[in-house]
Amino acid sequence: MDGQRSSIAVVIPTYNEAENIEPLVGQLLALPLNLRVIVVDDNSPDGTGQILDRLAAEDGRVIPIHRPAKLGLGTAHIAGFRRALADGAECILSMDADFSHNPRYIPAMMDKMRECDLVIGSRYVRGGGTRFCTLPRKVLSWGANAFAKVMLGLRARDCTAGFRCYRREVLERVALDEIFSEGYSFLIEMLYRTQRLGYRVGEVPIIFENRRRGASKVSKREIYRALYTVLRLRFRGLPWERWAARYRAHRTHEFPAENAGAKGK
Ligand SMILES: Nc1nc2c(ncn2[C@@H]2O[C@H](COP(=O)(O)OP(=O)(O)O)[C@@H](O)[C@H]2O)c(=O)[nH]1
Ligand SMILES: [Mg+2]
Repeated sequence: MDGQRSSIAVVIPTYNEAENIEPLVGQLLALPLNLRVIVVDDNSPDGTGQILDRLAAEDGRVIPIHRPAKLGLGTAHIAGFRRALADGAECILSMDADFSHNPRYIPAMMDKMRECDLVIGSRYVRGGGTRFCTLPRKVLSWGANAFAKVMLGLRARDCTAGFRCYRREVLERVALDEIFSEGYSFLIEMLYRTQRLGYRVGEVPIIFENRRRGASKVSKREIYRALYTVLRLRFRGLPWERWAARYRAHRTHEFPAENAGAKGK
């Protein structure tokens, strides 16, 4: 894929990134690529949304999406992906707003897209690594990766990385409305679905630098939800979900007219 000519949309979810978003957008727009930047902001209390509106007024390649409240990393990605697809982008990149994912790696990721359908900016391939990460953060990342790999058979080295480039067709084929992860586990679920569809997944080494400005939004709740997502994907519906589905099917069978009416609502 010719990175210089193909149309690229960079999707960035933001929540309280007022200190980062302007310099990041500036660096992205300065790359010698045909790209636009879609930023999905969840009504950040620190005014990230207002900065975005100003940037959009200054440069038409900046597209803000404003959502009313903090609705999660996964749904923010999906909102950005839909906009990128509607705008006709051929490659859709996703990245954090906090400079952990440095824009300087994007050209190498685009080169790798010549032979892949999904490229991951990876900490865990030769040449990759992390800087300024605390021990708990490293342990969390290693643990989450190992667990997702063992349970789901994921072949990529860095399965939880948010720095990715998807070929348009991948996002068209992965049924975005069927994704059930709202938060961080979205990244694992997307990779799992992409691999299962048989797409080629590649990795490019990056040095992941822990954020210097602003705070991480990963919470304990997100960690539990990620565990749940992996289990749910692994067992394709946990027992109680299967019981609920069976119950629903039974009811539909018992009261077909009533349920047919309810369906259209
Ligand atoms: N729109 C939106 N963005 C979010 C949400 N949670 C996190 N983000 C953004 O997603 C990216 C990743 O979050 P971050 O806190 O850096 O996670 P970490 O790098 O794993 O610590 C950052 O750009 C955040 O601002 C959310 O609920 N909604
Ligand atoms: Mg981050």
